[in-house]
Amino acid sequence: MLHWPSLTLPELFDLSLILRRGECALEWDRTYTFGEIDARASQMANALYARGIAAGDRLCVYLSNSIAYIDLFLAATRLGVIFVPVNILYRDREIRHILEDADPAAVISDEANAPHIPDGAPLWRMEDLLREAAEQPATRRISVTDGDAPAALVYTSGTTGVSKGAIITHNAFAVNALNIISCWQIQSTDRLLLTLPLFHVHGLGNGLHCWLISGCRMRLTERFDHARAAEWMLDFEPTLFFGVPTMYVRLLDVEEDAARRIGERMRLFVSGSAPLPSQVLEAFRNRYGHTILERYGMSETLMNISNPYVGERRPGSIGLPLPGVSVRNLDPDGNPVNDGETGELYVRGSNVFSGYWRRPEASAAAFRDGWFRTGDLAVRSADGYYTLQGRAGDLILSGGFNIYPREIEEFLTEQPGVAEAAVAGVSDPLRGEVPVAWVVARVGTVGEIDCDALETACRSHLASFKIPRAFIVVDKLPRTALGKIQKHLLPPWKRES
Ligand code: MLC
Repeated sequence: MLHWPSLTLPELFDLSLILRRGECALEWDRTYTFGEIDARASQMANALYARGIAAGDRLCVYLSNSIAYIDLFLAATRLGVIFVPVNILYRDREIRHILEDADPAAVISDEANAPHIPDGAPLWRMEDLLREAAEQPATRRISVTDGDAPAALVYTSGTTGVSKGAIITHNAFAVNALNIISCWQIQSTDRLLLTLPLFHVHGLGNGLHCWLISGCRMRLTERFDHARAAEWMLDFEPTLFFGVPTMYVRLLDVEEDAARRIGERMRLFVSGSAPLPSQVLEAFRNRYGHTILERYGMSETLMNISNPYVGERRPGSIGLPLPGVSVRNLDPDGNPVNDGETGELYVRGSNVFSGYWRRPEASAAAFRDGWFRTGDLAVRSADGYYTLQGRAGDLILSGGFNIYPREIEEFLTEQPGVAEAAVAGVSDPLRGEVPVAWVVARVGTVGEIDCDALETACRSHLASFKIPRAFIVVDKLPRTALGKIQKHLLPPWKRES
């Protein structure tokens, strides 16, 4: 095989791991220097190598945030191994699908989470790997990698509801991080509080990579905990925070004086992964004295569009295309729409993924003349700011997690007594949207559908954020003459207060 060596992620990370060896890098159970992070990564790479892991192998990782997650990610990128993060909230059905699709050499999990890994999977325990790594020398083992080599497969559902592995190359991750480091002025003097999950590109590509390349100091938490977020901020005094809108809604509950003190130390709050309501941006500005910088990205493309750091951060808008990212707003025939009119966003640039893992047809369908079709509808203002208008496909965004109704609908129709199901997003002040299911009973089914049993089945097979908040039994689903379900005509669901 031909190699086209380039400066890949390991070289970029070495800007901190080597050049800032003695500086404080991470606050986890204690503080770690970049030199210690480097040594841990070297030992982990040697431990994986000793287990026979080699370039091109896939490693699925089903873990919460921890320093061990960082060890594994760094080790994988050094060995040219393809890192496959699995959402820790995924359950049997979702995990099984990823394992079958990615065909990994191993799936790594720990004592707390391993019980969710299906029987028969090549499960490796993190506790064992950490023990083995501790016995390995800290010699650096870095395979030469091509910048176009895959660094990760990030599973995303696409409009079909079948979860597909978006192939993210070293180059895509690298340009993404370099872009936002310069556009958002991230420097080694910054202090990043990272509470986002590392299994998504927001936490991994923006959080972890910017930390490692800029050489700033990071406090990592296992997850975002709204009851402790203010305490962490007051204690750590971050200058940088990346969050999803749900986190900002939660942070509005922080007592005024504490919010003001947090705001005084902070340099930049960034929001993404779901639309940030303008009223949240305004309320946050009043409480913290900061205008949240909203930006737009996707697993397949990483970051595309961002409000400017220096210029106007426009409420409700996702801003302007990032440098090196070409954006087009097109009508269904592929013609550009005028400013002020709604079109679908298409994106091109080195940030864009290189296709879906082992799915040539889905990969081809994702692009039009070399432009990635985002499925997001937007309007561009006369001065170039984009504002999202919704989705061309069916997608529910809840707390920054993507939910494809089709996946839940298919699961529900496999359950006893259910003939048909429709799942739609209902607006929610905290999470943006939550899923609700409308179900039709199978002809001849005796009695009512057992909604409690449906919920229990969902709970054991699907991630918690996908579980419908309500199951509404209806006689039939509203359909067009062509048989398409008209979700906007489903009987409204009202939350019990
Ligand atoms: C959420 N839960 C978790 C969890 N996150 N459990 C374990 N680990 C985690 N990391 C579960 C809780 O157990 C609970 O389940 C439910 O989610 C809600 O939890 P909560 O404590 O009430 O949290 P809340 O304050 O509402 O905040 C939710 C949240 C979560 C913000 C922490 O939604 C979240 O982490 N969102 C981030 C999603 C993300 O990173 N998206 C990026 C995609 S990349 P139960 O069973 O009790 O309901 C992308 C590209 C881009 O989109 O542009 O960025």
